[in-house]
Amino acid sequence: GGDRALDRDCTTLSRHVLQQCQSFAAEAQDLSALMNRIALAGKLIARHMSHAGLMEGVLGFTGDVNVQGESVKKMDVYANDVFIAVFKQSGLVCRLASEEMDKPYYIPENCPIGRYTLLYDPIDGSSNTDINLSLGSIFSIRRQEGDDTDGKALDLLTNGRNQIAAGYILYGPSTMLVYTIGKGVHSFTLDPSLGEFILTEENIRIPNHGAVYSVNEGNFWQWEESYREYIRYVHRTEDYTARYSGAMVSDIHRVLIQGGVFLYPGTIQKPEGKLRLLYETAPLAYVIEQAGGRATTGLVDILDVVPKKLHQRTPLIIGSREDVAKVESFIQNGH
Ligand code: P6P
Repeated sequence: GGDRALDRDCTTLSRHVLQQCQSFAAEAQDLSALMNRIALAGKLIARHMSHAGLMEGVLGFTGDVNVQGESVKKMDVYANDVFIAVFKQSGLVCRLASEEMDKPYYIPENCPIGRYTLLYDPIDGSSNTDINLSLGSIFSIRRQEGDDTDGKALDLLTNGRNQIAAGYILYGPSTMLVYTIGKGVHSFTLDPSLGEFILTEENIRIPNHGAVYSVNEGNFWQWEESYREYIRYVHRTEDYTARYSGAMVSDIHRVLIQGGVFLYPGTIQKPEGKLRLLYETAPLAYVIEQAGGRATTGLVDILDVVPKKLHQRTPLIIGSREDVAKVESFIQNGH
């Protein structure tokens, strides 16, 4: 009836987080406020993106090259600044670590009061910005242990089971926010007319098997033989079809909903692969594991990897249990 529709419209993200915590203790309030800030960042980025083709200064490159040696897109910089601006006002976060910044950004006003750290990839898949295809932001929230007075953020160099919240924002035909605080995975859709993320699906469960494998086969000859054997296998069987968008938030969201597997393997030259652990593979692994799926480097679970440095990379095989196991069977049998 009408009241159900009204109740759904009132299930905003901040309310849902409090429901999840089943408490109004300080940390529950903090998490609700933190997720609200993530939602605000998502709204600001989505709004900017929707104007990309309509105003100057949104599309294209800044002309700089970032610490990864990649040319910086204006959208990357804008989105990175949005997260800093939004969390400056939060009073909760003291430190932000991002793909776009060589060192963490410390918010002086909040430190040492802010006891949380935000780790994020402000725009993942930015090569899709100028061609109006889907993009994502990835976020991970950790407690800050100690005061990090030397600015080395060594307390961040622990495994992904220390995340207290993680998720992503998918800027697609609609803008969706998917998150977990360790009590399942839940998705919200932005209602621009309300300016609110409204609950779409609660306790999402990833299918145990799906028909999609998602990988950039252009790297085929850079992979170890075991990956090439896996690709020959999926080519032969009728069980799999290929989907790859160039933005892993979209590809992994498809895997979360429909099942299947996303891979970004290491290569012989770069065995660690391209993706970053702390703000890409670990938060995505937390979400997919919470939905009943798996995420591994091929040898160890992503959530058990202890990084030696902030921008550490890991290979990634993530998705449905059966499909991840299939990839592992090729790697572990050393085909
Ligand atoms: P390649 C985007 O830069 C990204 O980090 C992921 O979103 C995406 O899946 C991958 O890299 C694309 O990389 O090497 O396949 O072009």
